[in-house]
Amino acid sequence: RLSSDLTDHSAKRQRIEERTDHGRWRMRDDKGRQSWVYLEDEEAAKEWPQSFVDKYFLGLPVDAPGLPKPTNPLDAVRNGLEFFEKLQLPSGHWGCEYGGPMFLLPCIVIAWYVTKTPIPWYYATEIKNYLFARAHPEDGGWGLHIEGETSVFGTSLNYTVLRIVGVDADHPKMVKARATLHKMGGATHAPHWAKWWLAVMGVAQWDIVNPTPPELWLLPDWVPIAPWRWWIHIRQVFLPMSYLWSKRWQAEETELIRSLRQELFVEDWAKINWASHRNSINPRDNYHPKTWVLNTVNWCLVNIWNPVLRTRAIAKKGEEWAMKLIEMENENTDHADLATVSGPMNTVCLYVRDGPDSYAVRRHRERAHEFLWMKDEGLLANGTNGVQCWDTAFAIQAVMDAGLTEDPRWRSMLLKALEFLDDQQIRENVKDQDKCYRQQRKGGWAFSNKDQGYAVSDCVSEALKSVIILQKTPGFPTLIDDQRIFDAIDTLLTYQNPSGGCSSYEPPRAGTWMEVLNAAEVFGNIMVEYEYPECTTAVVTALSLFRKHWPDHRRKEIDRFIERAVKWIKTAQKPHGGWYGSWGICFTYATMFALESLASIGETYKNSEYARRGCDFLISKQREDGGWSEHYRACETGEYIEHPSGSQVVMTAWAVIALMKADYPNLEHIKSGIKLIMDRQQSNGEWLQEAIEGVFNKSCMISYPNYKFTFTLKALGMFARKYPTETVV
Ligand code: LAN
Repeated sequence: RLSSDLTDHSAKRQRIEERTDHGRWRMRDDKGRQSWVYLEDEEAAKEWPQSFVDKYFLGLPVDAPGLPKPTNPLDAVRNGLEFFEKLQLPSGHWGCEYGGPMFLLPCIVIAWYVTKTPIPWYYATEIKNYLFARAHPEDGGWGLHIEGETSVFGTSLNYTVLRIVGVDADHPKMVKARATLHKMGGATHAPHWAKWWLAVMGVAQWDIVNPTPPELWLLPDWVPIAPWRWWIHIRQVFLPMSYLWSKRWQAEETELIRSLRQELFVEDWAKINWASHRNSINPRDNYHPKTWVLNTVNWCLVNIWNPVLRTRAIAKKGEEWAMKLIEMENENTDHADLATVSGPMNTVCLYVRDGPDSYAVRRHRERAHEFLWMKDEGLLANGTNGVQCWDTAFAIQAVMDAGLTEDPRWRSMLLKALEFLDDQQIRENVKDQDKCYRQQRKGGWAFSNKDQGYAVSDCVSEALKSVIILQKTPGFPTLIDDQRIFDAIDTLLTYQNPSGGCSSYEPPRAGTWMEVLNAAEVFGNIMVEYEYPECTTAVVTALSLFRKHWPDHRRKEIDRFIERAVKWIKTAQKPHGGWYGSWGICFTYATMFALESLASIGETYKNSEYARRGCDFLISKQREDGGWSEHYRACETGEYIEHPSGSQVVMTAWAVIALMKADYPNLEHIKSGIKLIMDRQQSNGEWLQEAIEGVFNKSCMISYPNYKFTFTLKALGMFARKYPTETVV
């Protein structure tokens, strides 16, 4: 019998209950900083009643009465907006769960554990509930993401989380998960990131972790593999990883850690040959097997560099520079950090260097709450500190596409949204931008909020479009003056690559050959920036709109930018006519953007071979019921794959938007898609959650719950405006 359920360092039991009172959770929106608060005190709960938004996300009954049944798409938009308006948060933005990946909660909870950060019982309880709700119904394990197959990555880490939050090893669900983990080879067969976390905990030994030497940061900038050239996410993760790897730091040993050493492995812990398992990996986790180049590099690091050449002085210099870069990241983001992996890792580094009560550690602890999301199933971790600017921009555009921006009914909602984007614009570049290798960002918008402050090409574009649209609508104030709009344009213009396409956070700083050094195993396309039809289109449409209103500002550069960008879009078309999507699933998503790019320069079905092939591709995938439905596996395999559960409302919206952009001549196809979207609308105006919508790094899916509102509304609104005399019902 596996003994311990002692989980905290003072050997007290972590308090954990069956459930919390869902009536006591509240979402706090502090100007776009979101966190979920649990009101233990009854009086406090009375004074701060639950809002519609709280109840909606918690799955509690909401007051959203049935509306008259729409007889045309525009009425369906109105009904949809009636509901969606209720989800707008006090600061003017829309938020939602941004879960999906199953390795994020472990980053936060393990960081809490090793830094001895107390976990309130209501968090512990709801983390347990979420993980139990999301365990695979057959084998009891967890995958890379909520819809994925069970993997060692998901199972070893989430099992660990459950033990940390106080679940007994004898719990039937734990027994089942453990058996599944052992069948897959146990934690010795986990991918690199899991091995790293388990080594930090002291559950595994450092020899099992492939090397991540911080001295790589000392390479001169001209060196082709220098880390500053890597994709922002991987270099921000590599920083803390390299620091703790170099220190071979391990948490204080506890009963729980001793017990996990017995639970997570197949072999007798004391006899495990750690070094021999550096490259052991379960086939299901091995989406991107390490290349022979990386294996050779690792071999040299392990056998020559580390034992023979690596002096303490070099190691120390590397560690210090890595920490300096982490400090700069903390300063630039007020300790929120880029995303949910690097943030918790940085917390541990600061704890190790500066101690438990340092300001940096305390501030990290405070900000970690902004990455958590409470819902009916329990408490989960979001992929970023929210989706604020991104979803708000799409919400505004949906109203615009329906031609309703001047309708006084939506004025206050839109004004609040505009005020939010005004407040969230990034006004300055980061301090010492070049020293910390950051991209120009002044005038831009982040995906989430300005605290995080990483401008992304398409986030800047979508927000800018929304601002221009509203500010040019009679009756709306000019909150963002011309100079600030020009700042955004100046930043956008830095995003084009020599090929003409645009990437996400920065133009690529190295070639895609860098992927040979991808050590993460579980993800593809992670090492450098790539060009994306999605991002490229967003920039093209933003520049086109800007050009209409400010025809003289940097005109030549803008014209040239657009021309080259659309040319690149054409080169990215696949032989079957579709475009591969990197941030939404999958061909349906990117084809929508690509056809919009083509339409922006007047290329549509009737005059463009590219647009025609794009439309024909989409039409060939339309289902009997008029909808579209692509499975996430398409992202992994690069082939269009049908979703077994039938048409999906979000994908159907993407496809009909694409066809409308391209002026597809056979209206029947578009109408049947529109009809499906209308039929799925509930009587109170909402749409229900269906399969997962988003993706990153080819293999990991991520939820965009607001897409079921923003894209459906956009599709219906566009139809109503484009074909005002057509009927669908
Ligand atoms: C995101 C979220 C938004 C997304 C879009 C704006 C939709 C896209 O068009 C550009 C890329 C971007 C900004 C993006 C990049 C990768 C992110 C940050 C994520 C998918 C959210 C989570 C993911 C991040 C990498 C998760 C942590 C995992 C690692 C592999 C470090």
